[in-house]
Amino acid sequence: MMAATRGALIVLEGCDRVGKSTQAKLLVEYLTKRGKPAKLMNFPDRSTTIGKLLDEYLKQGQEFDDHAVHLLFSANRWEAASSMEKLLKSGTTLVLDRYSDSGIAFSSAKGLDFDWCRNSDAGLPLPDLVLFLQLSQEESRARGGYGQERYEKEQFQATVRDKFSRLQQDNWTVVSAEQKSIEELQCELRKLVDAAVKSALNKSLGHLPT
Ligand code: ADP
Ligand code: 2DT
Ligand code: MG
Repeated sequence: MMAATRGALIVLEGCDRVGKSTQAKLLVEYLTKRGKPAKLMNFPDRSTTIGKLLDEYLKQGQEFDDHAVHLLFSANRWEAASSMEKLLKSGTTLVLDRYSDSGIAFSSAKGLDFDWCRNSDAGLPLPDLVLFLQLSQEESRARGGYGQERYEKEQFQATVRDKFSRLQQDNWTVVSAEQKSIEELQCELRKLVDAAVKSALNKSLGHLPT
């Protein structure tokens, strides 16, 4: 009975300025308008106690050991996990603006071991669909300068890009954002999301493996 109403867990991933936040918000509006319960979640969720520490860290007002901050990003997902499961099981589709793959890509870009990074997320709700948005460095650069946060530097972003490509997973759908308007890309993503929402109805919710 529960499985008949399950929502889908959909994640938007990709490098900086590829359009994750823009597209995630539009997808939630689209689903909601069509009568499908949907909720937008951002990771890190900067509103919690742990999230506030991460916000300070990203704004460079607070230092942490790389391992310690990786575990804080992971803890920020764990503190949301039970409410995510509850929402999914009650039929709400969740659209996440970044999730575990960002955790692995950014921490490993600082030199941490891939598998060590992955381990702290093992057991979290498994995405039904990861939409990995891809954009060349040139087009991304044309979208304006980087902000002031810790990771917003060209060189570091190039390393993250490289880590993401090593990470590419079976449950990823890679979508090119190149030369596409916000509306064109949204149209493409909607089709993929509709299919994922439909197929999640017949699947039980999985969990991230070790
Ligand atoms: P991200 O969350 O991946 O960093 P954003 O959604 O915040 O990216 O978008 C980054 C910038 O690029 C914003 O100024 C946004 O308005 C712009 N933008 C987003 N999508 C497109 C697009 N398809 N074409 C041109 N500009 C875009
Ligand atoms: P935005 O809020 O602009 O997306 O920036 N990050 C994110 C990590 O280092 N580890 C993680 O687990 C997650 C989810 C990516 C958030 C920044 O935080 C980084 C950019
Ligand atoms: Mg964003």
